[in-house]
Amino acid sequence: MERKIRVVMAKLGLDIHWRGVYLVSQFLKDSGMEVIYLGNKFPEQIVEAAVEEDADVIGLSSLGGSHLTLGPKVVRLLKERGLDHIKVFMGGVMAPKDARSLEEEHGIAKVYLPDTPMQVIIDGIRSTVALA
Ligand code: B12
Repeated sequence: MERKIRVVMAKLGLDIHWRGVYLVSQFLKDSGMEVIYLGNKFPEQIVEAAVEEDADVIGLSSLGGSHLTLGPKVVRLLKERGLDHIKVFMGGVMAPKDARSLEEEHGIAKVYLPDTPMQVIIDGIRSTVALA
């Protein structure tokens, strides 16, 4: 049987907003991925959980403004531990220029802003994992 894509999902830092991360988690599950939802976590805890869960993907939700500090830290910690094969995706509310900077300068595979169709997110994760 084909191995399911394993996704560890977290709300970044102390972000209180939960609707988006629940919604995306449910859609990824329905599309056949294995989703492990961590709730609110900081980068060290997220990377530790990704190792324990043998994750292919980390999904970070950020509507609280910490995307430019805590997001890149997750990627840095993965690199330090030789875990670059784990791809980091983000979503939430932020300026489009911040989203671009996260993708182009900080190693986030893709940032999805509000109103992105779910199928675009699902296809983006699938194709990135397939290439890894
Ligand atoms: C509802 C809401 C609240 C509720 C939250 C209830 C709850 N528990 O969820 C309450 C009233 C509690 C609240 C509080 C606050 N909020 Co508020 N809130 C909102 C609001 C109106 C809607 C958010 C929402 O539920 N959207 C619906 C969901 C479905 O969309 P979403 O979360 O964006 O998710 C989509 C995408 O972003 C993406 N996505 C999200 N996560 C992920 C993860 C992955 C892996 C992927 C791939 C995709 C993805 O996919 C989803 C589907 O399209 C937004 C305004 C807005 N238009 O976004 C402000 C907003 C997010 N809040 C904001 C702020 C500032 C706050 C407060 C700091 C206010 C305050 N001073 O106290 C606090 C937060 C405190 C904290 N510690 O986090 C700002 C954030 C600004 C920023 N990021 O720079 C916003 C944008 C309002 C504004 N225009 O200023 N908030």
